[in-house]
Amino acid sequence: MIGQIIKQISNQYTILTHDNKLIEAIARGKLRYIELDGQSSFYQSVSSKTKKEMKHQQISPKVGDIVTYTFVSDHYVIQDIQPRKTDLYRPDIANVDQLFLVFSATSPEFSFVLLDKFLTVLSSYELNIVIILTKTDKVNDKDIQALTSRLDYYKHMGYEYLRLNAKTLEDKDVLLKMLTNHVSVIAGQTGVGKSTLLNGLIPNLNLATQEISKALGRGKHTTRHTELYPLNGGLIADTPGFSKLSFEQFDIEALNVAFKDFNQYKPSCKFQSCAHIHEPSCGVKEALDKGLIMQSRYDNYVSFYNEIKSVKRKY
Ligand SMILES: Nc1nc2c(ncn2[C@@H]2O[C@H](COP(=O)(O)OP(=O)(O)O)[C@@H](O)[C@H]2O)c(=O)[nH]1
Ligand SMILES: [Mg+2]
Ligand SMILES: [Zn+2]
Repeated sequence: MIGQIIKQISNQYTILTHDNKLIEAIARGKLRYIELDGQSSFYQSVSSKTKKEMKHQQISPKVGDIVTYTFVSDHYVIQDIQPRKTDLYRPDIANVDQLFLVFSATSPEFSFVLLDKFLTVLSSYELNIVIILTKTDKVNDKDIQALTSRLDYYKHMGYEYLRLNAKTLEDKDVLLKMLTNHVSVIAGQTGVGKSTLLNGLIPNLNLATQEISKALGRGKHTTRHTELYPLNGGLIADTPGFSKLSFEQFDIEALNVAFKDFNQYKPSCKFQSCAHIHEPSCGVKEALDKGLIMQSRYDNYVSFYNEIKSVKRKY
């Protein structure tokens, strides 16, 4: 029997079965990663001969894992885990293929630094990233215009964006369509409207929502555990946010991949190793001067570049 884990509380797993039922299962110990005949999987018990062939890696099932399970005397037990297509930490979810980055137009203020940081850190994952702009009802048209013209730049880079009033959700059809058959995660700062959005999409969900002042005042998030909710043929998770976006596992090469808007101008750089900061005859800086590269993108690039360099120096 096969299904997908949508919730975990210590060793108790809730599995959405392939025929859309919810069952509770447990996992006995860690499951081992194994590669046989070119196919890999995670198994709990294998013969000693097989053990020699397998990689020394042990993992526990987690939310998002596609698992097989059996019924043993009076309960379900997870047998093995299928290889993860993606593997996120914080939030700890497997097989996510789509990420909605939620930013509010106001309270909290839209942060392009945070947006660029998200896009940079997440660029190594194979995720479809969609930006959602909430609280569009709380700012005037001129401010919305200013934000969306900047978001158009991101659209050219390949990041779709949606504007929403998370409270009323008039245009939820586009969003619902995007969710179909995907495992999605909603991420963003506290107070941007993630839980409000999910409550509007999923009837009777009743996630706690909170004014930002209260949330920050008490120094806590309202969403504490990770859970995938079935929605429109897909699964979606609210998360406490990517609380720690760090460049620790990151190098300059990856930064270059992430700032793909610079790519078309790099051939004009005089030096092949150009970092686009202090070098003369730099195609990227020329494009910046011509207004072809957004100033905040460039500024964030320089700031991330320095941050990555300083992180590396510590080791
Ligand atoms: N006016 C307006 N308020 C919103 C919108 N989205 C969220 N809010 C309010 O903002 C506050 C924080 O929302 P919440 O969903 O808890 O944010 P979360 O921390 O991202 O989950 C709540 O009081 C919501 O009612 C929106 O699009 N428009
Ligand atoms: Mg929330
Ligand atoms: Zn350059």
